[in-house]
Amino acid sequence: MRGTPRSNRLRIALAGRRNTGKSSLVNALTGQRAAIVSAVPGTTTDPVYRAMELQPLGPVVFVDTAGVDDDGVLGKLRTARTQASLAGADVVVLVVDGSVGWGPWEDEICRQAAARSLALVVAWNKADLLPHESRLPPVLPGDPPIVPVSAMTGQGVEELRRVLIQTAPEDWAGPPILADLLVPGDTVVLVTPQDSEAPRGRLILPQVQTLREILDAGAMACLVKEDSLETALGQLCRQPRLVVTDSQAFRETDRITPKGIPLTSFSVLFARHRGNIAQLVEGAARVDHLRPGDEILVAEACTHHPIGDDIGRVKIPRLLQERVGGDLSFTWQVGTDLPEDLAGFRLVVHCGGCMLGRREMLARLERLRAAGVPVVNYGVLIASLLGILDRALGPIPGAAEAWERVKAGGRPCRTPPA
Ligand SMILES: Nc1nc2c(ncn2[C@@H]2O[C@H](COP(=O)(O)OP(=O)(O)OP(=O)(O)O)[C@@H](O)[C@H]2O)c(=O)[nH]1
Ligand SMILES: [Mg+2]
Repeated sequence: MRGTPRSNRLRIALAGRRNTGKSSLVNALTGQRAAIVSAVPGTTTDPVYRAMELQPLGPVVFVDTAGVDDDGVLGKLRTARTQASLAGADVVVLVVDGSVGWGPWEDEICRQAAARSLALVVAWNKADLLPHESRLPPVLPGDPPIVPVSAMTGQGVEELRRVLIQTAPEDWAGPPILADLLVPGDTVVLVTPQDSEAPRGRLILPQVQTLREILDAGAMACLVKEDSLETALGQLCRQPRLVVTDSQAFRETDRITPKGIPLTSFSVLFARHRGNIAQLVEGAARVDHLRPGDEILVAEACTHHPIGDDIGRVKIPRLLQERVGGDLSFTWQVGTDLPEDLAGFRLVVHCGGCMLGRREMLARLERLRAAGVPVVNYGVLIASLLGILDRALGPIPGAAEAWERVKAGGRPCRTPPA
């Protein structure tokens, strides 16, 4: 419980050809002997995550990947995973075997990093094998920092850590959840139904993170179940700055909360914090273009056992079908991969993405945009289906304007609002 979840860590992916020393370098950087290292090319198959504190950056996670030059049917599957890891990384370390040198694979990783505006560092590994004069490569495309290292002797590893700290983008964590909406002394009411879907004995991650931001902003939190909301609002002697509800209690919370009090949901807040709220709002507008029989993908990043009236399996399909006036064809995708072929889907309904890193979520959204598939998240969709999206977006700077533009027939901005 003391560990920072992976989704909240700066993500540093190590990529390169097979046998260049990626796993050895992860071990050297983290001071652990956890990753399997061997002279056999193709030792690492799936992405492997290693968490550590890298001060002054704070919590980071290294992602050790399979070699980009892996071949055969399984190799293709592995490289697809590697590509997804790269797309979701905040920083990419391109590990080159200095005794082999630079080649087209390295060019390709550089090109991809540039196309995705990813921070890139080149680790020129196996420096212990190299004659002194051949230690540094020629100037590389995009002019990334190049650090000669030896994962085996430890030479250059400290310098690599220093360069990583320098290279990490400052805005990697994205906009706050709600801290910028508060001033010290404010009260925020949080509505968190503890139904059969809630985990036993604890709160879920977005609720905990929101509580922490409220405390950091010098504000106060009043945490209630939906059946105590009315009492809580009556007992507060000053109007709360904001009410934040779990999307599942949106209808009731909207009814109970006086119109003068701003109201939104955790999922709508996370649409800005972890994603591109303008794109998700654009997706909400596509709901009115759906017809019975259309294919809908419900994408859930975390694996949980669906029970009862599960939001993704039951509640959202029911609400959507009521709106469309007929049956829709649903596909459920659980985990960190989206289906390879997205072309048939008329809409993707995504979870709040609290278990995904911000870059990971943005990479998924970019893939959907490139495939021309509209996407919305649970909270934005539920608010829109209940006819309260105007209210739910109201507290979030820029979001209501994006929604107005979409309703007026325009397209919102491409980049996530800062
Ligand atoms: N001399 C020397 N050998 C190294 C160094 N780094 C890694 N090696 C060796 O290179 C081989 C491959 O190392 P790994 O760390 O497994 O390489 P990898 O890139 O993770 O390989 P795959 O998982 O197969 O893609 C092993 O035999 C390591 O001992 C280094 O700095 N110097
Ligand atoms: Mg490896």
